[in-house]
Amino acid sequence: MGTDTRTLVQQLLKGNRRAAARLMTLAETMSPKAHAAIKQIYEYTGKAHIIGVTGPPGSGKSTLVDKLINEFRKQKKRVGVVAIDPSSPFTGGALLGDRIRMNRFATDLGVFIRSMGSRGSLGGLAWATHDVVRILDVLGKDIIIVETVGAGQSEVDIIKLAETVVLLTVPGLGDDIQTIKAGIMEIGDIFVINKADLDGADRRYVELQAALNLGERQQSWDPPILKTIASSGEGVEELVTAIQAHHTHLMESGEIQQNLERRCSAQLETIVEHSFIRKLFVQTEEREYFLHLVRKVSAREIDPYTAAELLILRLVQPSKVGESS
Ligand SMILES: Nc1nc2c(ncn2[C@@H]2O[C@H](COP(=O)(O)OP(=O)(O)OP(=O)(O)O)[C@@H](O)[C@H]2O)c(=O)[nH]1
Ligand SMILES: [Mg+2]
Repeated sequence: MGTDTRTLVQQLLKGNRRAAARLMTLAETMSPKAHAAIKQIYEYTGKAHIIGVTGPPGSGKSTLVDKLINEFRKQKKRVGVVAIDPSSPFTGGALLGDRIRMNRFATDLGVFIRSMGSRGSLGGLAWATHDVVRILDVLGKDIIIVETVGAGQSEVDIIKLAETVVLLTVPGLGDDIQTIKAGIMEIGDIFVINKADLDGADRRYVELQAALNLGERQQSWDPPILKTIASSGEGVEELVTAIQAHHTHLMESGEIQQNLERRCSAQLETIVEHSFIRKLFVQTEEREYFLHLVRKVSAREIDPYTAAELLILRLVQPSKVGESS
């Protein structure tokens, strides 16, 4: 088992795509082997520029990502893509769509595309996505693009993952204004009005600008608003320029380090949270103890805070807490 993973890691470090794909599958199933692999490769990560592309369903994210890949390839950049399928069981088609849309890069060794579904991931999609990004990083990708639906609401919190967040919106989406009000503005480094060929793009621009002026941003970066027509590729070159300008800004201002610490802190929290919760659901004895405490809380024999303390103690030091509590 150990040597198996080690072999895969060795191959990955040499740029083997097959090994990368196998490690990603392990990561998706949250196998302990994947975690063993991450421990071995972590020191080689941190080279890629991670870009999040997020926005409402159907706003043209995949179409735009396809054009972005093309643009980065012109610059001889090696590109990795992670397309995350929303948790709905009805999106099997969307997943297939992503694969077909980006199919033209199937024979380009400088491009690696991975679609990820959230079904059966035991709530661990966020975790698995981080690992897949790390694997792409070690595989030698200069640019890693993560496509995810929504922002803030989805399980994969793009801000915990990406250095540069591209927030997509489209003209004439009434609901979208709600999202803007709900504080989504804070997370965008670059705003894109896609489908600018449709009516209402100018109005959306004015709305976005007003929303941006209202918010008090802490950062020294002034987020640009761009218009694109992803289906024809119009505006994509300008978007790449903006993405690279943001990266330069992060490096020159030193914000890249602050952001890294913020993201590492969020990642560590996620891992600890999942490890605890997994134990409660996967390990029989812990599960029984959990249910035992639930009964006690419902019978008002103990309060939920005490129960939580006992639970944490039990998970950290199993020998110290017995069935008596
Ligand atoms: N008119 C117009 N249509 C576009 C544009 N960009 C994308 N589309 C179309 O919008 C539809 C949805 O595009 P996708 O790229 O699949 O959108 P998505 O945001 O990735 O969708 P999900 O991943 O399912 O949330 C497709 O039919 C695209 O051809 C654009 O700039 N203008
Ligand atoms: Mg898509």
